Amino acid sequence: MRCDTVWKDARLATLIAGDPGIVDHGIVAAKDGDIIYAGPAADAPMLDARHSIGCDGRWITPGLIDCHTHLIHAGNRAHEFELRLAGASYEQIARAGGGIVSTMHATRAATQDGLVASALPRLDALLAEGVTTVEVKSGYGLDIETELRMLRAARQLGEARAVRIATTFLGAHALPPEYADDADGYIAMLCDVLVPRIVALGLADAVDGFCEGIGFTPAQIGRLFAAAASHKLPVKLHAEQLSNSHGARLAADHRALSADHLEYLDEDGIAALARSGTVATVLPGAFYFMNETRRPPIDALRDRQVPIALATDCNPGTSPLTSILLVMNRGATLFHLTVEECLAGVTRNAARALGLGHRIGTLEAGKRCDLAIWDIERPAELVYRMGYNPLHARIWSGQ
Ligand code: DI6
Ligand code: FE
Repeated sequence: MRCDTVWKDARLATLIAGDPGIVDHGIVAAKDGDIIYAGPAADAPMLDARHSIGCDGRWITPGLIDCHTHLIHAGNRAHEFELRLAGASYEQIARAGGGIVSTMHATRAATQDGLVASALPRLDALLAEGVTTVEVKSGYGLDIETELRMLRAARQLGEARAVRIATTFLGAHALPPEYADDADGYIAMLCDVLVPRIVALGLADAVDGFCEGIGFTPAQIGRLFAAAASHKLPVKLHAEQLSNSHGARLAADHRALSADHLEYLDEDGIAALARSGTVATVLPGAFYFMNETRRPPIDALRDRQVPIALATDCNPGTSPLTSILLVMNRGATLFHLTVEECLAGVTRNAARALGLGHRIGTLEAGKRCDLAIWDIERPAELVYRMGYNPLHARIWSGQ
């Protein structure tokens, strides 16, 4: 069988569901950017490869996936962090004109090139740890022009680097000052004007919202989701982060790709996620940075076999985090996920949270050849260490 590249003498963690996924003497072969074989060397077909790369027994995992980020934004909120250290709360800062709205002002003032330039170092930090796909949300423009600019900037990241960018429209992140006291009017504008524009321009792969007391009500999010559905756009939701608004059930009723955060998720929400096959994305960076104490109900999610994904939630306010390896460590230490769950959370289940489960997230024939090659002795090292990067090489689409 002819192919472009074969990686030999490797150990594989394929992350295929229901499979132990560990191969001691493995190879991966790629043709035209797709995997054509991943598995034991002894079972491989005869391969006639143009390039053959010896891995000296290193481990290969699927390229890692960060399935929830707000990577595009201007400025930072280090000053608000100092205020919080001095005793102010996130809500107090938001009410005093800080919070999401302060990043909104900075983002509105930035050009598309400026947004790309400020996001690239954050993106590069993720790529340096073997990330090959990143989801990027809008949501700091909160007006037509800036939301479109954020999504264009996100798409531009995918041209500037060898990475797959999935874009998500998060216009329903916060209420902009222009619509103070008119959340329904703002949601109507998103549904009637912005969603159709974004669809016409092909700028978003999904629609997201913030369902919360300080965000939008389930009824408002329901209208947004109906608009998304009328344009055949999949949805996801920031749900149950600070209180239980029954956002997870709403998301599940709309067959959402994922419901994210979930600290206050209840039994009813868990059952709804299990029924709809919606991924539960947990975000230990935000939990840690905000000194939260209530953990998402991991045991119950596991019992109901709800797929669990893990992501950075990289954002300037509640999770200024650009390490997917640290996310896995925090997932294990703070949320008591197993090593296998942490790895699946940034590969197979993260792919599913983006609607890309058929293309990426595992090492198997037919998927895109996105690989991370590691200088480790066992996969647990990827979760165990803090602030150490054992990446040897990163392969995106076979390159
Ligand atoms: N939940 C969060 O944790 C972030 N957005 C959201 O919906 C916070 C974003 C920020 O503070 O800038
Ligand atoms: Fe978020």
